Amino acid sequence: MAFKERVFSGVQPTGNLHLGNYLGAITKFVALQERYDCIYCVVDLHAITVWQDPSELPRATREVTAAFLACGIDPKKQIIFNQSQVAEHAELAWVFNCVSRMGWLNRMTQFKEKAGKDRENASVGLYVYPNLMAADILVYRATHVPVGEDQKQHLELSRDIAQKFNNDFGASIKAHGYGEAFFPQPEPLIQGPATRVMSLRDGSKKMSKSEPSDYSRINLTDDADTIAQKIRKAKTDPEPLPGEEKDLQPRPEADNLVGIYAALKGSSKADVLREFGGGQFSTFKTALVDLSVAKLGPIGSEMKKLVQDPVYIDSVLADGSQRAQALAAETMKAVKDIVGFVRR
Ligand code: AQP
Repeated sequence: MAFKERVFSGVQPTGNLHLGNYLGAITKFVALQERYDCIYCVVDLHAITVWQDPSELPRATREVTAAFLACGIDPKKQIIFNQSQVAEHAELAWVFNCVSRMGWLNRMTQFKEKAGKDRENASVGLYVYPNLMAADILVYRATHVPVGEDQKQHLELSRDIAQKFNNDFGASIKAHGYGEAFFPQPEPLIQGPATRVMSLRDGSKKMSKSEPSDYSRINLTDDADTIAQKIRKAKTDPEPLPGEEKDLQPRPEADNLVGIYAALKGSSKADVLREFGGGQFSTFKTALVDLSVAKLGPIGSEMKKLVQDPVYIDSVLADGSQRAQALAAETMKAVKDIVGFVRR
């Protein structure tokens, strides 16, 4: 069966939106709206899989919404909303909890990293997080999912869940007139030179919201001086930049900065090395500061302006939630029939 092409993706309101979220995900969201119907979600149900201060969460939710708007997502043409306003996400996640296998979840590296050594004390929500993510995508029967490299494994699990649901309920899907498959196999869109932006302090670690050192990341709301200071202090090695991309491989910090520059410029690492190869890091870093400030400065200012108007932000979320729910409710009706639940 051919599925209507639709994009879905989400960002957690866990504070400190950073350059990795921007380059790995949000810039892709903006570009895709030219070609597809898109649904972009502030995934607050995911956020509470680790403790969130209830007095902070609304601010963080509005800040992610402001980032979507400031980066150029059109809330009239596309859907922007927060997950907890559409109960069907949690409802489908329960069905998927019963489709997904313990063995599949046990392989998820993000759970292992986030739960750390004290696994017994991690929330059950953190463990079943990938099942909820599958529900987020499939409740809209979305076909394309732009994400950073770190979400690749979860996307594969979403595909496995879709496949198993289609197989397990194959006869019922057919009997209800949905053909051979009810859910599509959502395709990850992970492209470009910055699908995994690394910490500015340690090229082996992903740039992350929860890293304690603020110098490890560039936040979208950082001012020009802070951006400049963080880039100047970013870890590098003593060698000049290489002329060829393959020579970046054993040099993770250099590779990271070149990838960031290429992604911000909309070019490739090879192009960046053609321009800066053989030169000193200090020259390259000055150019990177200028480019970062030029690209991120206006976004940060617009975000700061938008968060001053929570009434407007909340109206965007309310309108998006209503439109999202209309789509999700259709899917849930069908899922209930397929699974065999008696409904009104
Ligand atoms: N460092 C990164 N490079 C490229 N893409 C990234 N993403 C996150 N970090 C990077 C992508 O941003 C989108 C939203 O991520 P999220 O809010 O769901 O959080 P996360 O993936 O758990 O990563 P964070 O921001 O580092 O949060 P914490 O510290 O809480 O784990 C996703 O598409 C993600 O791939």
